[in-house]
Amino acid sequence: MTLSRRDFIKGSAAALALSAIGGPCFAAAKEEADKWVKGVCRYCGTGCGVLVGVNKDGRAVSIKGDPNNHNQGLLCLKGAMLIPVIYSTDRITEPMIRKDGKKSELTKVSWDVALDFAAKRFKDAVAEYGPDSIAYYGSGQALTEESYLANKIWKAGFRTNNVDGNPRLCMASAVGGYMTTFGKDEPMGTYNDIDNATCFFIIGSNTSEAHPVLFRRIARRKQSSPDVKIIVVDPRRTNTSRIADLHVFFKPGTDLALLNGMAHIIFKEELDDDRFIKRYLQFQDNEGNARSLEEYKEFVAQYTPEKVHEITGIDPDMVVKVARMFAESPATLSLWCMGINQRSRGVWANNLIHNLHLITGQIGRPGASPLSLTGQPNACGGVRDTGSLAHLLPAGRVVANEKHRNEIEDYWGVPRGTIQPKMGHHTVALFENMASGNVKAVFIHCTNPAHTLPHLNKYTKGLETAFVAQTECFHDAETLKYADVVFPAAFWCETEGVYGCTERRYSLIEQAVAPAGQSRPAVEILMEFAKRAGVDPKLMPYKNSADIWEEWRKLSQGTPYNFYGMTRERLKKESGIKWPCPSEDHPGTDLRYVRGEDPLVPVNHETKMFFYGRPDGKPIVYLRPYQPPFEPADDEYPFVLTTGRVIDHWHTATMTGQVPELRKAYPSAFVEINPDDAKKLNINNGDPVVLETRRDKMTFPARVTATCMPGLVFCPFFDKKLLVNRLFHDAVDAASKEPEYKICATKVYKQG
Ligand code: MGD
Ligand code: MGD
Ligand code: SF4
Repeated sequence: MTLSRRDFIKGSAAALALSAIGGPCFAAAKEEADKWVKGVCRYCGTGCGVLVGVNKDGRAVSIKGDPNNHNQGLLCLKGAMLIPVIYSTDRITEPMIRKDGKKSELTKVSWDVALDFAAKRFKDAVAEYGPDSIAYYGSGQALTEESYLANKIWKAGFRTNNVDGNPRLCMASAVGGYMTTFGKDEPMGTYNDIDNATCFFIIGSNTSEAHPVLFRRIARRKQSSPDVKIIVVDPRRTNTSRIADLHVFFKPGTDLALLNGMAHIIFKEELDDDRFIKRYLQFQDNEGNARSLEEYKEFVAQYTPEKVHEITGIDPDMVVKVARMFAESPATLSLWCMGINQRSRGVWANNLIHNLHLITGQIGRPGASPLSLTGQPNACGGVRDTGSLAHLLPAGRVVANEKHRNEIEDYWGVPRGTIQPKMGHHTVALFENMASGNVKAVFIHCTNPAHTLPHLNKYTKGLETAFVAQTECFHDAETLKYADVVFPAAFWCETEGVYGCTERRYSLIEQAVAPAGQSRPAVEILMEFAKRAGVDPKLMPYKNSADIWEEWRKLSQGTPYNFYGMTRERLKKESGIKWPCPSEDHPGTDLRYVRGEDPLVPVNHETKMFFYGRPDGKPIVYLRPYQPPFEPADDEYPFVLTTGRVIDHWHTATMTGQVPELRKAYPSAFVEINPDDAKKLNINNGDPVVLETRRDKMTFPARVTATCMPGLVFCPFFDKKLLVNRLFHDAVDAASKEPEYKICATKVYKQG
C-alpha cells in the first residue's frame, strides 16, 4: 500500500508547519516492510536520502526519508510518491527497434537484435566517417558509474569527445563561474551553511518549488531566529519570495546591473573587507587584463542606484538596502539556480555573485558562502566530476590539456594520443551537427531532448536525421518518437549506483527491487553495446557497477576532487559523505578552501584560506559590464516569456505524470499573466491565450495572477502537449554554451 497525497498532508506535522510558508514537506510514510533499503531521491539536486521499504515478495511498498542523511527524514511530495512510479503501467519492459527507418513503427525484439542493430550503425558510421560522426548525449540523472563508463567508452574507446549532456542546459554557467573565479568547479559551502547564515541572498531560484526540503530548512532557520534576513531577487512573486524581507521585483535579465550596483554601494559605504581583498584577491577585465582594486571600484561606480534603476526598474533605495543587508550581515549565504544560469551571460552573472562574496569576505565561514543550487540529482557527481562533457576529462581535467589527456590515458591503459585534443560538440552544436548530417548516430541516455532542448522546431531535425539509440523507462517520453532503437533501462532502485548532490555529498542508491520486465542496468547496456560496436573489451573489465566505482574512486586520489576514502562498503554504511575525503577514516569536508577544514589545504598553510584552484591561490574579481539578454521585449514582441518549474512535476513529467495525485495538481501547462496586462488584453482566467514569438505560436489557458510582474508571462515546460520550447530561441552563453531559457520576446493576445 502507498499513501495518498491527502494521507501524507494529514499525517505530517512538518507539512502543516510548512504550509504556512509555502512548501509542503513530509516526514515518513508508514508501511509494512520486510526490509528497508537505503538510497537517494530520484528527483532534484537537493539529494534527500530515502529508505525504500521492500516486502517479502521483493516488491517496494513504501518510502521514507533517511533520518541520517541531511534531510533528516523529510521528503517533499514528489519524493514521497516515488513508489508508484516504479510500478507504472507505462514502463518500457522490452527492447524495441524501427526496422525500416524513422517512419516505421517501434517493434519489440530480443536484446541481441536490438544491441546488434544499434552497434552496427555506430560501427559503420565510425568506419566510414570517422569517430566524430557519433556521439553520446547523457544526463545529470544518470548514475555516476553510468556517466563515467560512457565517457570512457566514447573518449577512449571510440576516440571522440562528442560526449555531452543535459547539465549543459542547467549547470554549465555555474561551472563556468566557479572555474573562472576560483579555478575549480563545485561549491565551497554545504547545507550546514543554511543553519548558520544570518542573511540569505536568493537570486534566480524558486527554492520553495524546485528544492522544497532545502526551502524548509531555510524557513526553519528564519523561524528560529528573527534576525535572519532573506532577500529574494526574482521577477516573479513566487512561494519563495513569500518569506522574503526584501523581494527585489525587477525587469528580467538585468541582474548584472544590480550585482554591479551592489558592489558600488559596498565600496561607497566602506562595507568591503579590505584585509581580505588585499590578502587574497586579484582583479581582471573581460579581455583577461589584470586590473587594480581602484580600477574595479571605478568600474562599479558607474552603476549608481539611479543607473541601476534605469536598467532594472528597481527602486534606488532598494539597491542600497540590499547591498547593506548582504554586506553587513554576519554571515551571508547566496543561493541561485536557473534564473542566473540559463542566461546568455550566465557565467558573468555567476562571477558577479562570487565578486560580492569576495569583496565583503562573506566566504569560508559557517553560513557565509556562495552556494549554487544544482538542479538534477547527479549533475555534480555524475557529470561535472566525472568530466562527462565535451571539453572535460575526469576530476577537473580538460581535453585541451595534453598533460591531462596523458594522465587519463595512462590510467585507462590506452596508448598516449588516444584521447583527441579537440573539444567535442556541446549540446546545441551537437544537435545542429546531427541535423546537418555530420553526426550520424547518437546514443541518448536518461534524458528527453525532444521535449527539453530550446528552439525545438530547429533541433528535432537532428533527431529526425541521425540514427538514435535511446535508453528509456517510460513510453511517455517525447524523444521515443525519434528513436531507432530503444533499450529498456532499469529504473531507480532497480540497480545500484552513486548520486552526488549540490553539497558535494555522494550517496549510494542500493538496489531494492528487480528490474521491470526485461529491462537491464544501463552499465550492462553500455558495455554490451560498446563491445558489439568494436570497442576493446579490455577498456571495460567490470563485473558490476561497484567495480566501476572502485576505478573512479582511485582515479580521484590526489586530485582536488579526492574522494578516495569513499569505498563502496563505507557508502553502504553511511548516508552520504562530502568530498574531499582522501582517506577511509576522513569524515568528509564541510568548508572547502579553509585551513583545518579542507584536507587539501596544508595544515600549516600561512593563511587561513587557500584557494588552491589558482596557481597563485588568488580568486579573480571580474569587471563584467551589464549586457541585455539576447532577445529583450520590443515594440513588435512587447512581452518577456520566461519558463520554469512547478513543485509537483519533474521536467517532462514522464515520472511525476504517472502519479495521479501529482498529475491532478498540474494536469496541463498554462500561461501566468499579470492582472493589469490581462485587463488591457481583455483576458480572463482560463481564456485561450496565444503566445507568438519569432519562432512559432502556441495557445495556453490563462492564469491571471500577480505572480508575474507586468510585461512578463511565465509557462511551465512539463507538458508534452504544449511544448513551450518551440517558442524559444537558441541563444547560448558565450562561454558555458548554456541556453537562455529564461528570456525571449513574445506577443500575447487572446485567441479568436
Ligand atoms: P526555475 O523554475 O527554472 O527553477 O530550479 P529553479 O531555477 O529554482 O526558475 C527559477 C526562477 O528564476 C523563477 O522563479 C523565475 O521567475 C526566475 N527568473 C526568471 N528570469 C530571471 C532573471 O532574469 N533574474 C532572476 N534573478 N530570476 C529570474 C531549477 C532546478 O530545479 C533545476 S535546474 C532542476 S534540473 C530541477 N528540476 C525540477 C523540476 O523539474 N521540478 C521540480 N519541482 N523541482 C525541480 N528541481 C530542480
Ligand atoms: P527529463 O524529463 O528529466 O528531462 O531535460 P531532460 O533531461 O530532457 O528527462 C529524463 C528522461 O529520462 C525521461 O524521459 C525519463 O523518463 C527518463 N528516465 C527516468 N529514469 C530513468 C532511468 O533510470 N534510466 C533511463 N535510461 N531513463 C530514465 C531536463 C533539462 O531541461 C534541464 S536539466 C534543464 S535545467 C533545462 N531547463 C529548462 C527550463 O528551465 N525551461 C525550458 N523551457 N526548458 C528547459 N529544458 C532543460
Ligand atoms: Fe526529492 Fe528534491 Fe523533494 Fe528532496 S526536495 S524529496 S530530493 S524532490
